[in-house]
Amino acid sequence: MNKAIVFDVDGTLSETEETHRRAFNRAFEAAGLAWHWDSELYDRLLAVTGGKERIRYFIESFGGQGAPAEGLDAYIRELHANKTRAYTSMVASGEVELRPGIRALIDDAKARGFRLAIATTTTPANVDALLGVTLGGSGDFEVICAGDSVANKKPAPDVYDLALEELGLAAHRCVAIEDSRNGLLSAVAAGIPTVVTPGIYTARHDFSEAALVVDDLAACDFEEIYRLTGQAG
Ligand code: XBP
Ligand code: MG
Repeated sequence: MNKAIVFDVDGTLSETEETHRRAFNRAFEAAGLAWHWDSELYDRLLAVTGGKERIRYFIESFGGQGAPAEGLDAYIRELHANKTRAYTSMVASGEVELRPGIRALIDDAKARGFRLAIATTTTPANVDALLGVTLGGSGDFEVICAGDSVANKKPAPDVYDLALEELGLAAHRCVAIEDSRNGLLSAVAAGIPTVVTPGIYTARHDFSEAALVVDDLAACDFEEIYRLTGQAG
């Protein structure tokens, strides 16, 4: 069967954003910066996808005293690399787990012959760490598109367009699973019918463009998801 389910990562496969937030704060502290992103501020900063882009957004829109005037790109890259090291070690220590229903959906979809892919804004090392700890590796996913593999991050369609290209599938042969409005807009802009499973940071987002909103994937009839593929239109 030539159909695929394309999964987002953060907030979808797993509720990882609190771990990301704490990893950012660890990197800031290690750099001697007096920056601390609490949950309320992080909720606002999540409007911008991509950790490097989010740090720049914080500096430009929320003050960010202590960042150098010269060489800011390189500074942000190094700060973010340290954050990624902190995040991947927190994930490797077992801090995060798959959201309820995700493992069952992966196993059931595979059993029915669906191809599986990932389209995420997060850094590839973060995906490897999460899949390694929760699924024993990335073997379930034929295609993994992540982070800087595309020029424009979500809500731009680039990462989903890349996943479709690497799968060699038309958008209507697929269904995307997302948690946020940025992710929904990205998948829909790529023409992919999208199921949203709202998470802790995205429960109040506008999901008008979603083909289906599932509050509890563990209680969902997966057929409602599968039947969204192959509906040309
Ligand atoms: C979520 C993001 C990422 C993470 C942080 O990605 O926008 O930026 O918040 O990870 P998605 P990085 O929902 O598309 O999985 O710091 O590695 O960007
Ligand atoms: Mg997400």
